[in-house]
Formats: sequence, C-alpha cells, structure tokens
Amino acid sequence: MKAIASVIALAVLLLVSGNAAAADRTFVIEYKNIALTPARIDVNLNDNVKIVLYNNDTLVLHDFHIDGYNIHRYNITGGSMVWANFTASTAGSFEYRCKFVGHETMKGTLVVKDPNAKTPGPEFVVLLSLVAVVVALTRFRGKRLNR
Ligand SMILES: [Cu+2]
Repeated sequence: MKAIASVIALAVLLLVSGNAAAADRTFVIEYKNIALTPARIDVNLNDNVKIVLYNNDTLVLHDFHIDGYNIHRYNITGGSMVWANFTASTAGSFEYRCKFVGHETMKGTLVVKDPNAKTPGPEFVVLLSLVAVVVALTRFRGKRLNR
C-alpha cells in the first residue's frame, strides 16, 4: 500500500510542478491611427523581453509607458523604431500605453504568468478519481480480511 501511495504522490508532484526555463521573447508594437497593436502581450515570469515600438503614424508623436515595470520611452517620432529590453521579474497584469493627451485609446496589457504556479489542470481530476478508487478498494479488501 505504501508503494501505491508513493507512486501517487510522485504523480501529483509531476502534474503540479512546472520547470519552464526563461526564454528570449521579442514583440513589435505598432502605433497606427491612435491604436496599439497588439493590445495584449503574454510572457512568462523571468523571460527576457524585448519590445520594439514602431510608430507607423508618420506625422504623430507618441510615447510608451509600462509604469508597473518603470519603463518609459518618450517622443517616438513618426516612422521610427525604439525598443525596450527588460526581464519580466514580476508576475501580474501591467498596462502599457501612450500618455499623450487624446491618445487614451493607445493602450494594452502585458501579462506575466508564473509557469511554476501550482494550478492543477484537468488531469488532476483524473488523478483524484484514481486515488478515490484505490482508497475504496483498500477499504473493501480490509473489511473482507477482518471477517
Ligand atoms: Cu500616442
């Protein structure tokens, strides 16, 4: 019985633990017609992130801010590219935006996920069912032996 319990414990550990390594991630955010594309960027915790900012509004000045990461790029001229490199060291959702007056619609969300967060997936339900069956069988066998 201890062997079965050990195998189940090991399986649970394997299912709920991740071991994703930090990756190099590059994104291009385009400024066009007072909008930012994409409006959402997803990375994993500790990824090395490079965001290239391309101002495709030829005659309009923009800027870029992720306040939660203390990233600020000012006066991105029309037709130019500027970039920001950083390590995604804090998990969560962070707004990025242009702060020019009238550019409030130029915003998006940087989502930094922790791949090692303990969030069991659907396979966990299968495992729990298996545990329930093993426990039930053990009790049944125990009752028969006690007669
Ligand atoms: Cu702008």
